[in-house]
Amino acid sequence: TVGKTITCKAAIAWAAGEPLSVEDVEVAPPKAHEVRIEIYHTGVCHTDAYTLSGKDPEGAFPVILGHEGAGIVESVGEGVTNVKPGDHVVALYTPECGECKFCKSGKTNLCGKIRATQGKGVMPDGTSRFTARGKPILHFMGTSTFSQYTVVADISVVAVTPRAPTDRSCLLGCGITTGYGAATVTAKVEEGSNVAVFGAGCVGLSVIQGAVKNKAGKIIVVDVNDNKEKWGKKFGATDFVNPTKLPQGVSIQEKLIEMTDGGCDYTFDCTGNVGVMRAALEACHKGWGQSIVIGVAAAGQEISTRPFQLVTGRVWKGCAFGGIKGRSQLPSLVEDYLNGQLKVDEFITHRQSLAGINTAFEQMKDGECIRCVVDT
Ligand code: NAD
Ligand code: AHE
Ligand code: ZN
Ligand code: ZN
Repeated sequence: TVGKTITCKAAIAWAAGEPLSVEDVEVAPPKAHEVRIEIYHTGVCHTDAYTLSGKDPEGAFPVILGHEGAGIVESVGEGVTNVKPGDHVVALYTPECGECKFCKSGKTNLCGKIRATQGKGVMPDGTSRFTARGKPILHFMGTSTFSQYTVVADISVVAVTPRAPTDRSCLLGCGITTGYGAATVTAKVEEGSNVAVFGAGCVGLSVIQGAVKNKAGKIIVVDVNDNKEKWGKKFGATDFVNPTKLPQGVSIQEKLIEMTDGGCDYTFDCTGNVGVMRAALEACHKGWGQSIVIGVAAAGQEISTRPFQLVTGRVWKGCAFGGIKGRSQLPSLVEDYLNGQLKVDEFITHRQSLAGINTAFEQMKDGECIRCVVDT
């Protein structure tokens, strides 16, 4: 197949708000500094549903969604040195070139090298490698993992140990790494500090896992779904609050301030709800509390609070992919999983075949679904 177009199955989003259509797609061979991957497994993340809904200002159609995928390198284009055919890999929607201003800053994991073309749904040369029904199909987040084969930039892929099954390593491509990194790399939660996690989906539960690793004090889960109490506790949370069940006149920020003797040291939004983001900031301790925005909000949504909240020392920040640099740091997270130091299996509640991918999207709305892994 090297150098030839491959025809395989992919789930195509022809238009916003419509179910995905699993059908034949032609995947062109990788050009220079590109890698063609046979995707074995992909998770379905809330962000895929967000873009499919039409609320993502960068959303463009027709497109092959998916950004939480793992598989094996099928072939590489000219000049590719970081992976070779047969390597087990995880696709990276946050690439790492190591050369751009961002990569060299030492201050961020956001790489600028291909962000513009990635946001437009094309490869760095401005074209697509996917064709279906004779029409070009766009790429998504530089990864497009809802396909049996995909093509990515070489800086958007990392080789990991083949000892890790791809149905587990795929989840390190987004949800688990995002929450875990937000707690350990972005916030750098300290021993004994009090933490509140708003939203206990895959991302929020992963924040808990990172807070536990860093020996946080109280880890309070805030979720509108009571089922999330047992999920939070399974990952090491110490407390649970359902904000819809507080006594009248008591806000969630007041409740958290009372529970933590003045406010949390770190709070995390893992919901994408801008009202929740405000509560998370205002639940922080005066003078030093930090709130980390992880959730992705729809076009037009904005955050607000009284500036006094910041004047009095609370800090608002955010991160993508947890602040983790994929090519430098993901292989060791995979090793941590294999060594029993990072929970991954526990997140997998549902499984689907590629043909069942629309069911996976349905299941994501169910409070009992943490992650559905799709066997492509
Ligand atoms: P999810 O849907 O599995 O989890 C969200 C949780 O939030 C659910 O348990 C839900 O009950 C809870 N929730 C909803 N409204 C709430 C409210 N008002 N108060 C408290 N809890 C509430 O989603 P997920 O896959 O864990 O993703 C979470 C968010 O993070 C999404 O917005 C997603 O797009 C975003 N995300 C961002 C990054 C990043 O790099 N920044 C990466 C992955 C996901
Ligand atoms: N296109 C959206 C932005 C969505 C967004 O913020 N995506 C995160 C990853 S979410 C993974 O589940 C991200 O990587 N952000 C940094 C970046 O460069 O996109 C919008 O609202 O415009
Ligand atoms: Zn994601
Ligand atoms: Zn870079």
